[in-house]
Amino acid sequence: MPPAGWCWLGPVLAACGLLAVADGAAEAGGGAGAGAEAACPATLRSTGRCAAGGECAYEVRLPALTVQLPAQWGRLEEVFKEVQNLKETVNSLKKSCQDCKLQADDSRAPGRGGQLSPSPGAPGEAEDGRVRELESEVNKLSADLKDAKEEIDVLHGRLEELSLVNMNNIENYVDSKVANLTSVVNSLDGKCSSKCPSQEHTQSRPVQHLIYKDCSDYYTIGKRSSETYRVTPDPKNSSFEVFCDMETMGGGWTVLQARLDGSTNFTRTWQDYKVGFGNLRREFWLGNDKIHLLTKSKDMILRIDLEDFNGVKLYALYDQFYVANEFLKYRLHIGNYNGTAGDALHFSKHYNHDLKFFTTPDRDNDRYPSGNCGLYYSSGWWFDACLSANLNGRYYHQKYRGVRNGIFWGTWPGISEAHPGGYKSSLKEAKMMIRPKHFKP
Ligand SMILES: [Ca+2]
Repeated sequence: MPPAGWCWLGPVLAACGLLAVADGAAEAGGGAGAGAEAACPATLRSTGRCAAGGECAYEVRLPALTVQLPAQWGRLEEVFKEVQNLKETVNSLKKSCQDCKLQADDSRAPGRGGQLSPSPGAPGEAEDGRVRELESEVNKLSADLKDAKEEIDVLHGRLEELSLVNMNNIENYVDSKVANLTSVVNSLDGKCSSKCPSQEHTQSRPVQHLIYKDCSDYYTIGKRSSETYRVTPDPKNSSFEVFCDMETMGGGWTVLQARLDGSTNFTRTWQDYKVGFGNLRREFWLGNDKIHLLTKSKDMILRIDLEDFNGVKLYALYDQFYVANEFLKYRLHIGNYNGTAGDALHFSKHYNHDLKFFTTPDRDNDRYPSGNCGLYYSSGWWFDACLSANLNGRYYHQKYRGVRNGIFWGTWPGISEAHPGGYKSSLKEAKMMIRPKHFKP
């Protein structure tokens, strides 16, 4: 019977081709054992001592065992190393993650409504305090911002009110300044032409009158025929031709407008009314720029002569007449009526042409919100909403029907009365002319 230890050696020895040998044979075959060792490097040797229980100790010597593994197994070591590295990396990440979480918790804690009071001496105390400080600062800034916004809203409202008020005031202010300057310039002009001794010495009389501001200057030097003359109301601007009426009420009148036969169309653009149009010897509009220059250089009076188809002749005289520049939309300043035709330019509170802007069919500056009075009444005029006078209306040779767009003067006797068949009457002739207020013919 082989010993118990033999049983587990069996497969190895068998694999080596060893035969089981008896105790004695193995001992006896010690000399021949060299050959057996070469054939199979595993040796089994008795220690020669047997325990009392019947078991004997054997010594088994096995050669170094080499197991051939597939090539891929050679990378196992690398894989193990990598796994080790990964494990270390994971551990370090895990740790830093925990640190992270701790920090986050620390930061968040006071943020939850600031209800967590820091325990004294805790490591996060300084940070907690700083966070609370920042938070209160943010709250304060937010409140300040809200206040500032409300203040801005209030200021914005005031600014809008002011700009509305200003727009109205600026025009009045500029107008009054222009009027003041005009009167100062006029008075200086008068002083210089009459009282400056140096000027009298250096300039001969004809040189003094080289500049004729309007028809009254031509009258002063003796011109008495109603004709076209060249005037220079403002030395800074170029001179231009005007028609002078040297007969009516003493003469010296510069004519601004004339209607007498319908030979000139008065349904015109802003540009046409600006520069003027028509024939100075027949029907024309002198031009708003020229009217502005003439009325700003001196205080002027306006005379309007009217005649109807029945041969009735009436007039209106205004002691104040000024037309602002294009920037101010040729605003009309008219006042102090006198005459026989009635004050149609200031008919009532609701029909008042004073202080109105000029409107043409292509430029709506009137006070009629739903449309353009110039377009409706085929004219350029200082429309209100819309009119009690319109001397630039269509020329009708007889009574007409439809829109009242003819030459119209609202205070003319019977002009607004209802006629049979809805016919309306128009005026046959109209003339507007100006003269310096202080001119003595
Ligand atoms: Ca309008």
